[in-house]
Amino acid sequence: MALEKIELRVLRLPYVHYFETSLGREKEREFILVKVFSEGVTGYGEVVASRSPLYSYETVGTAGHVLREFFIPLIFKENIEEPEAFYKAARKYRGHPMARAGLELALWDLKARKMNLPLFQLYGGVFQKIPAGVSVGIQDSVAELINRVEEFLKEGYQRIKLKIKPGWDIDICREIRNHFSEILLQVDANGAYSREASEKLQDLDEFNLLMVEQPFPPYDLWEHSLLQQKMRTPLCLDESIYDYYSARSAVEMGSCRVINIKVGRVGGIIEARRIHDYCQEKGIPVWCGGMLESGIGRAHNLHLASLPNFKFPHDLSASRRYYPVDIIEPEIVLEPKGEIRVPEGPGIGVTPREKMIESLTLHKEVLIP
Ligand code: OSB
Ligand code: MG
Repeated sequence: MALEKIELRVLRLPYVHYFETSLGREKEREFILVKVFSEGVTGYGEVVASRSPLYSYETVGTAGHVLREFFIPLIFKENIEEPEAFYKAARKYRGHPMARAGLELALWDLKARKMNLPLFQLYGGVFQKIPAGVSVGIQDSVAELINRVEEFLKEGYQRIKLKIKPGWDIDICREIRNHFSEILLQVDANGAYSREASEKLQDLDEFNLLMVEQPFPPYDLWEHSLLQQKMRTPLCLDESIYDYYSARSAVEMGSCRVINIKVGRVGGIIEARRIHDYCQEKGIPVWCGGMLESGIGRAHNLHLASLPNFKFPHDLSASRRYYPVDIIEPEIVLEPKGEIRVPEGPGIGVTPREKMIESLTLHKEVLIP
């Protein structure tokens, strides 16, 4: 079968609370929602690129461009409907993983909905509930940070991830550890440090952290390997892992002992699974990162996190941690033990709220063969 049309929408959703990392502070998210249509069924995907090229070089603008000019015409020209066929055909184009992932995700949702199966069953997921963590941004004061962490722990989140940057790192970890001595704790620098900080970063070993995520810039696997040799705490790579090959290089070089998988960053489910399977074979645990997705992207993440080598609590939190109202029904909720249930309905297993999506749309275009 072939697709009848593809719809791209740019949506804007304000956060419940600003989110600050070493890259900057954001109050709302702009992203592309992808809808694919075939035989009365609609599949949904989310492109996680944001308005500005901060976390990665991709933006809402570049993703719209490559989808419109290259990936979507390729699908229509080759009569593609299956995600596997799209993955193969689109390999001739380099880069733009978030754009290609958004489209691949929509094809996965479509395929699972047509088969009347929950998505995770289609690609080998095994967990029905996944452990939830929360990523806590840089705050205006230490007191505010402590308050926020305390609230999230009360809600039941199993682990806390603190965003760090030069000047908001060692002392912050000490404060949090003094207040919460037993919790599962990790930190994420989003590449904010340079080689000169290497000695200081080793002091993070004293806080019994689960891992230290992405201390150095994305393309510097070498510096990460030098630091990992000197630290007891596992390093985890996020931005440095953009496909199977970068994952393999990082593991073989000893640049990390854990990998954060984000489906957008690596270009889709199939590439994410290649990384997952390789890591499983090498004894490297992975976990599912987040990009503050809407309920549609987060539902996809829940299915992905049900694969067997996902071994830590994830950056997967309830809808209300991110947005006043989510664009799906039912919303994603945290269960008492700090877990989130993988939706069991067909496809991603949640229903997009079309009226709300319409009201949040900044721009819409429909592409046809
Ligand atoms: O580095 O993991 C990151 C959000 C935007 C960009 C980068 C990152 C993050 C998060 C949020 O940490 C995790 C979430 O979606 O809960
Ligand atoms: Mg990260």
